[in-house]
Amino acid sequence: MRTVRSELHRLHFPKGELYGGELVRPFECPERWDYVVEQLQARGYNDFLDPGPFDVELVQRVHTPDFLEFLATAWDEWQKEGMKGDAIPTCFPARRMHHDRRPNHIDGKLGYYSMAIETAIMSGTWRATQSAAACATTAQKLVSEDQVAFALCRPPGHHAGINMYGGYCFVNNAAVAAQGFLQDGAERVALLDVDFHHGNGSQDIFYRRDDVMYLSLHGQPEDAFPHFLGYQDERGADAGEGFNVNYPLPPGTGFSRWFDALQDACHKISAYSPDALVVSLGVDTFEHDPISFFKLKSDDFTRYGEALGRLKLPTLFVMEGGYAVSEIGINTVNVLDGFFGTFG
Ligand code: Q9C
Ligand code: ZN
Repeated sequence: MRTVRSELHRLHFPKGELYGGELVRPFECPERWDYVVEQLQARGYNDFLDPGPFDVELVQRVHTPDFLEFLATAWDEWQKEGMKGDAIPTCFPARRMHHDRRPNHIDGKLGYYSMAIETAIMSGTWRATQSAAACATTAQKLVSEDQVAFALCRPPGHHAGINMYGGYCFVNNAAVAAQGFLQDGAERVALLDVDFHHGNGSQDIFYRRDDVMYLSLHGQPEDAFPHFLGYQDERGADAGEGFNVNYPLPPGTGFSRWFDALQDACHKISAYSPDALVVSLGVDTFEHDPISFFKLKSDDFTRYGEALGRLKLPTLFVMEGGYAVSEIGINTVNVLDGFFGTFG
């Protein structure tokens, strides 16, 4: 298995995240990437590759051009206003305000395009974001040769919607990969999201489509970020009706309950008979994750990797969350080891 990763992720390291009423060092930090690389190497996954170019045309099939233009220029606009810190939104179109008229001022644009304020934009954010999306695309293309590949994306992507960023995400790497499979001839793609958080962005992008089935296991919105999407009764719309599957789970959920949901998701994936599987691989389901509330142990990641391997589908793993930084590599590579244990 080859891993596509880019050192350019290091260009994104905002100083602060507003958390608990304080600006703290962001949970989504560059060392996360280093710990994953270290574990890959320690367990013999030594085949690393740099990504090819950022494919604008492909990315525009999942995000709007105006949103991508905003991401590319937000930092410059922020600086022109003489702002000293990173770009953070402070003002939103709440209920009965205009959410469809985009302001000109950067303060207005930040609120218009964001879903949360923990995600700061800095000088290198756009270049890092482009490198992560390029990792997803390059790894997606490897799947046709090798059956399996890993896109070690940073920043992550699954909270980024059609024209919305937040939750540490700017461009939806997994959605770009799913779209890439379709462009390359796949008829159906399953996107399975095992990150602790609901992938509201992935759901948004594919909600009215039947060519990508989105399935997510996550902390229930009553208790967990992103709070405003991810209920079980969100089943898709129009052509996409029945092709969006949510498994919201309560605080304290341990492996046995989580795995029941995963097995149900695996049955639905098999019945859909996709040409490829994209796994949004967040390991923030871990018992010691600092911002999440599931109770998976490190060995449980191996167990569920085995279940994913039994699907016997061409599979792309795309890195999402995981904030117990020193264990992120162990848990991530446990999934891969489990996968290859049954995939062959
Ligand atoms: N009090 C990903 O895992 N903050 N994003 C939650 C909880 C945002 C997570 C605040 C968490 C975003 C890719
Ligand atoms: Zn997450």
